Amino acid sequence: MSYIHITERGYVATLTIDRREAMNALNSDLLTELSESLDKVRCGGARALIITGAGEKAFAAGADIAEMREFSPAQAEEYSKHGNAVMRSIELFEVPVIAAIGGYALGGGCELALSCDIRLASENAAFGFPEVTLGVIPGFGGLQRLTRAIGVNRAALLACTGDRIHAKRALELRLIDELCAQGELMERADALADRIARNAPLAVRAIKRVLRDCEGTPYAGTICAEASAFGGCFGTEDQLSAMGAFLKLNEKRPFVGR
Ligand code: DAK
Repeated sequence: MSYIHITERGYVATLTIDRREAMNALNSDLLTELSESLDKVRCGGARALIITGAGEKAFAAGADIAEMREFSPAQAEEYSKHGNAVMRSIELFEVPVIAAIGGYALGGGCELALSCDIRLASENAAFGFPEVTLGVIPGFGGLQRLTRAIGVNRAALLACTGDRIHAKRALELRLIDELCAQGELMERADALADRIARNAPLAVRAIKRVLRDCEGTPYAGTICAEASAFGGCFGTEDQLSAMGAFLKLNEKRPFVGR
């Protein structure tokens, strides 16, 4: 069974979660496929990645409740580790990952969106953490990421009530970064990914690395890491060529990632 479609367009790859008969709920097989798909994209040399859900109803309606219902504590822990590893590999993926969110992003689905670097949602998107209404808690690192995104008090409000919020409120809370009209989601996600993919790929990767490596690190350490990554961009073909073009020393050339 294939739950993930991979499409590649130039330097942009898109992973579409397609289990629409179950609102794109994340079962174990789907998580495994998602992880394998990330490996494929990694080998393909994409400069930006979009993750989205098939259909207009859901990005992903969370972990698969039917599968989880029968878990023993040991199986639940295994599932949690599996999901955690997938979310972390998205968070640390070498190039920026854009979540294109239409419809429900609930529970594990919202956790998946939170592990992406940029969240773009359409007006019909809805977010929430209903785990508490099912007798569990978010299990894929979502509480940590939610707290970073919207602060501990609002994270408590969402996770302890299980309330759903709509896209406009999610934007106000900074749970998402951009909002667009329903029919324009993929067009906007593609355009955003293209803007990223047009830039110097080594520099974009360095920015992502610094941003992720520095989360939670004391300021002095982050400044050093940034300086070191800045230094690493120098002497590359892209840096010399782009700065040379600005100074009219050479023609403007496409970035080559060297
Ligand atoms: N899991 C399994 N099936 C799901 C599902 C889900 N999360 N969400 C929807 N479906 C299925 C429905 O059962 C239904 O299947 P059929 O009856 O057609 O066979 C089909 O998708 C269509 O759903 P509805 O008929 O309910 O559609 P509606 O438009 O009426 O409602 C809805 C859409 C998204 C509002 C509703 O389906 C819904 O409330 N879904 C559940 C959302 C939810 O509670 N998500 C949170 C799941 S809990 C952990 C690791 C991870 C997690 C926790 C702990 N550790 C191990 C520590 C994560 C937990 C979660 O994500």
